[in-house]
Formats: sequence, structure tokens, C-alpha cells
Amino acid sequence: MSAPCSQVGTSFTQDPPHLGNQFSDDGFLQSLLGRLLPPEALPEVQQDLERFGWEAATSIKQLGQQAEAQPPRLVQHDAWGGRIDAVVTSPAWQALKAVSAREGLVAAAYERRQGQHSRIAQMAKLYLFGASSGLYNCPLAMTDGAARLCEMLLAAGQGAPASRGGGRPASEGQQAGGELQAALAEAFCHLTSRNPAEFRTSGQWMTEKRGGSDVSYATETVAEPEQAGQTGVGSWYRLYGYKWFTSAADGEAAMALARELPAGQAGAGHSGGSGSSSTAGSGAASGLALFYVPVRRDAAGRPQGFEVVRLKDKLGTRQLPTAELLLTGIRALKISEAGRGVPAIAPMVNITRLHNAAAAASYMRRITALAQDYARRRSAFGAPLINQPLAQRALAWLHLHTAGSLALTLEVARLLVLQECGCAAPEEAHLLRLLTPLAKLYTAKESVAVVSEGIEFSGGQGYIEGTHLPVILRDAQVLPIWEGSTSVLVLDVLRVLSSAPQAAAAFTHCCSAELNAAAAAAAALGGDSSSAGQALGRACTALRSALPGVEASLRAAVAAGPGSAMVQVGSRDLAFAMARLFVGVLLAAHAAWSGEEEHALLAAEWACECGASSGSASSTAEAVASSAAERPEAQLHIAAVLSGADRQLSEPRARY
Ligand code: UCC
Repeated sequence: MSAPCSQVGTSFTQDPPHLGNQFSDDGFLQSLLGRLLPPEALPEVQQDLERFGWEAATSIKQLGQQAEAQPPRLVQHDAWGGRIDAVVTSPAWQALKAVSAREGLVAAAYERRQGQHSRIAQMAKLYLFGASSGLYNCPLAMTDGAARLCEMLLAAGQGAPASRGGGRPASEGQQAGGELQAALAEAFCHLTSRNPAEFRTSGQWMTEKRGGSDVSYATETVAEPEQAGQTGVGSWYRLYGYKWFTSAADGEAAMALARELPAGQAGAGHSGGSGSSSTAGSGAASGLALFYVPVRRDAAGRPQGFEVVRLKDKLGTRQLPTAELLLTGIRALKISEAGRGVPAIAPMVNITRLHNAAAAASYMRRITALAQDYARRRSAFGAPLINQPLAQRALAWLHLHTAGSLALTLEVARLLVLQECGCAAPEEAHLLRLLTPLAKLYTAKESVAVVSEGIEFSGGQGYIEGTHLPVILRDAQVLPIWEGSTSVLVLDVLRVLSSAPQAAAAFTHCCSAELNAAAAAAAALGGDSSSAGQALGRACTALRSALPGVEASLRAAVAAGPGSAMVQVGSRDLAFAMARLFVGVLLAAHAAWSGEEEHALLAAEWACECGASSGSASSTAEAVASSAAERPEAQLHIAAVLSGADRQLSEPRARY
């Protein structure tokens, strides 16, 4: 390690932060995987992550930084004035695509090498990849969601999830079925390929000019059958409309929502170029359907059936070619019935929300890892920061919040793969549906706060572009916006609570069962006579006392229904209280499993913050907080342990 701070004449230079192996340095991830993966699957996953953890810190990180330095461009015309709408991406961006394929970052979820644990291993890898990926994790999220749709439709043996009434004539269905199956099978192979030459990505075309939240209202894009009378699932359509935020415009496919029109009624207004025509709500257009869109260009590179109007000029995610697309009759295969577009695309949306959580945890981990390294290099007020209690306290906070988000992300991954493998008990399925929006909304907000705090830890240098630190904050800011803003996700939580009251019961039952088990483990660890037992006992007491408040709010929300103004006004607080409580439960359960003091302290610190920040601090939580305040030596110990001050960081290390 270099000298912490060296004087050169009257100026000084500071040693920049370095990264070590992203897996080796992440003891909490290793421990979580030890609990979540079966022993027979663990060695192979660990070996893969160990290798990949170094690449994430070095070659992949360099590609991500190059992709930021060389953002995509739109070349609309060739030298002869012909319209080509070429989205020109950097070599680094293309290399990240090849890495993604080779590493199986999507494929791993479908190969299922770890059976009903595969998504855990996949999300762990994406967590290492995300902060280095130059946003390539964004197209991967949508590609994963699209692959899941294809897999589900193929497994169902036809084009769409079960209909609630209506339906198409059998003969028409049979006619279209073969072509549909072939198209979906081909798409699935490409989306889940490990071969860079064959790997394709998919976009998700939902958001339009009227916004991305109230999609059922805002969608103006229309779909006209290619052949009159052929309107069943599996039929080809032409799409006309304006997609306002297509996140990765270099994708080779997309899943798109559109309203069906009878043949011949799409009209010239849709191919003209303004994209401003409104058909939503017109008598002719029916409800939303979901379409699979193969994105094609001709031999001269001209887009077929669409124009790229412009690339978005964004606060962050500048590596990513986010575009406005005018659809001028692009061919698309109908894969859901009219009126069932939203539920049909929901599995894709839920998967991208899980990816969002993994990305959030990844950014948090990155800034924490950099701060941990920097604290060992930077001296101020006469000592390296890592030896100073105030700095240790800041590092402990960063680690605590990163650990909480990681635990929640991997829990959702655990439940998702159980459902995908058909092994989820009804209670687990309800929990998955409820935890998916909670994890997305909570980790996204946490990420912005944690990254901001971590940047502050680097002082003025953290504000300087050449350090590659500001980009982390810019990019993290998309997380609470993309794939549903916080309020939209809160509405989704209310949707679940009202449509499936068993979800609330599953949530409280899980919390209470896990806390009872953790309390028993705390006693088995020696209770007050061991530091781990004491801390875990404190955590369980505080979390148990927070549970009745959340339970009562849940009951009230279910009883009043999502339309109630009283429910809506309190729903954001409720969602955050639920997320905080559940993270506490996960940390306590993990500490109970590991028996390690560090994990018990994590759970206790979380429980303390959980009580204090929910605004409904129980008397027990307050007692925990004040007793800790009375024992500054205990606080010193907690800060020292959770900051990792006593831990050696891995070698070698690469300059960030
Ligand atoms: O716009 C965007 C871009 C932002 C900036 C990007 C920057 C660059 C990119 C950087 C990348 C890193 S992102 C916004 C994307 N939009 C969304 O994520 C959608 C958000 N909106 C929602 O989630 C809404 O709440 C909707 C679309 C679901 C609301 O639609 P409806 O039609 O009003 O919903 P309903 O009627 O409540 O639900 C319709 C059906 C129901 O099932 P059935 O009919 O069987 O009862 C629901 O239970 O859909 C079901 N459903 C779901 N099922 C709705 N949501 C879900 C779900 N999440 N999971 C399962």
C-alpha cells in the first residue's frame, strides 16, 4: 500500500482509492450465500464469483468507465442524405455486451445450474457487475424480463397467460400457434445465449409522451393487424406510435404495449413523423395488448418500421442509448389478448424491479468499498481515517445500509426462483409479490442516500469528475425513477394488499416466525453473557416491538382499501416501515444462522435505526438506543467492528 499522504514541495497529493477483489472483500455477501445456497452448490458459485470479483474491479470497471467517457451518438443521415438513424455505441459498450453473454448474466437464470437457487447466484453476480457495468446491467434487466416472458409463454404452450373470458377461435389459435412458438423459441435462445455472436438484448417499450406511470391511460401507440381478420394471439401486427423512453435503443428486440385497431384504421397520421396523434380513448381502439417486436434494419442499416427521433440528454446513465422512437409500422407479434397487456408484461416488470434492487445494492457496495479503502490511505488530523472513531462510524453506517439492501435483494431472488421452479408455497408467492415493489422502492432510495454519503466521505475529491465518483451518484439517481417511481411502487403495494389480503398475513407471519427463531438462537448463543447473543437479543426485542404497529397499519390499509385517501396519505410511510422491518428480520435471521458477533451487531444497529426512523419508535427501541448512548465504549466497539477497521483488505488492489 502506498504512503497515505505525501508532501511534494508546497503542494500535496492524495492517494486515490483502490478496489480489491469485489467478492473477496465482501464478507457479508459470502456469508449470505453460505446461508442461502445449498452446500453442494456453494463451491462452484464461490469460485465463479471470486474470479469475476477481480474482473469487476479491473477489466470490466475499465470498460464501464470508457463507456461513460464515450457516450452513444445518433447518426441520423448518411453522407448522401439518406436516413439511417444509426445508434453508434462505443467499443467498450459492445465489449460489455460480449462479457455479459460469456458470463451468462442472463443465461444463468434459465440454465438453472443451481436449481431452485439459481437466481440467488445470478443476482450475486449482477451485484458484483452492476457498479462496474457502465449501465450495461440496464439492457440485461430488460432482456432477462423478456426471456422470462418467452419462457412462460412457451411453457403455457401458447401465446398468452390465462384469459379472464373472451378468447380467440380455436382454429385461428392453431393457425397462429406454430409461428408464435417458433418466434418465441428463437427469441428465447438469443436472449439467453452465452455466445456473444448470438446473444441479443430486448427493450421494454412502455413509456409514452403522456408518462410511464399510468400506462393503461397513457399508451397511444396502436396496433393494426397485418391481415384483416387475423387478430388472435400469434398474429402479426403493425405498430404506430411514439415511445418516449426506450432505455436501450440498440436492442435487437422489444416487448411493447399497444392498443389494437381494426385493420385499415391506423391511418396516415401515425406514420407521418410527429407522433402526436392520440388514439387512446377513441372508440375504435381496444385495450392494451402485449407485442413481441423483433427490431430489424435493412442491409444499408436503415431501421425497418421505426425512426430514432433523438437520444435523451440525461442527468446520468449517459452510457446508455436511451431514445425516443417513432413507430411507423414496425412488425410485431401479438402475445397477449387485448386488454391483458399490463398483466402480461407484469412478470417482465417485476424482474426488472429485482434487477433495479441489485443495481442499487451494487452502487452502495461500490461506494462503501471505495470509502473503506480510502480511509486506510487518507490521513487527517494526525491519523489515518480508519483509526478514527468518527470515520469508523460513517463507514459502519455505509456498510449497514449496503448489507440491508443486499439481504433484501437476495431474499426476493430466493422467492422468485422458487416461484419460477414451481416450488413456492402460497405464502411464499404472496410474499414475493409484496416484497418485489418494496425491495425496489426501498433499495433505490437507500442507494441515492448511501452513495451521496460515500461521496462526501471522499471530500472535495468525491465531487471531481476524474475520480469516477460523481458518475456513481448520477447513475444511482435513476434507480428511484426507472421502472416505477417510489409512489407508483407504493400504489403497487396497496394493489397487492387489496387484491390479496393473504399477502399481509404472509408478511407478518414471516416476520414473527423469523424473530421467534432468532430470539431462540440469541438465547442459545449465551444471551447476555456473549456479545453476539446480547446484540441479537436486543435486535429481536426491538424488532418484535415494532411489529404490532406495522401489523395494525396493514390491517387498517386492507380494511379501508387502496382508494381510501387516509390509506394513500399514510401508504408511503407504511411501505418504508414494512421494508425497514423486513430488512431487520432478514439481518436477525442471518445473525441467528451465523452466530457471528458482526452479524448480530448489524441486526441490532438496524433495529435501533428502524425504530428511530419509522417515527413509531417503541419504548423498547428507545430504551435500546438510550442504553447504547449511555455506553460510549459499546458504540466505539460497534463502529470498529462494522467499519471493518480490523479487517485486511484483499491484495492486489487496482486504482479506481
Ligand atoms: O418511464 C420510465 C423511464 C424513466 C427514465 C428512464 C431513464 C433512462 C433509463 C435508465 C435505465 C437504468 S420508467 C417507468 C416504467 N413504467 C413502469 O414501471 C410502470 C409503472 N406503472 C405501474 O406499475 C402501474 O401501476 C400499472 C401499469 C401496473 C397500472 O396499470 P393498470 O392497468 O392501471 O393496473 P391495474 O388495473 O391495477 O392492473 C392490471 C392487472 C391486474 O391484474 P388482473 O387484471 O388480473 O386483476 C394487476 O394485478 O395487472 C396486474 N398487475 C401486476 N401483476 C399490475 N402490476 C403488477 C405487477 N407488478 N405484478 C403482477
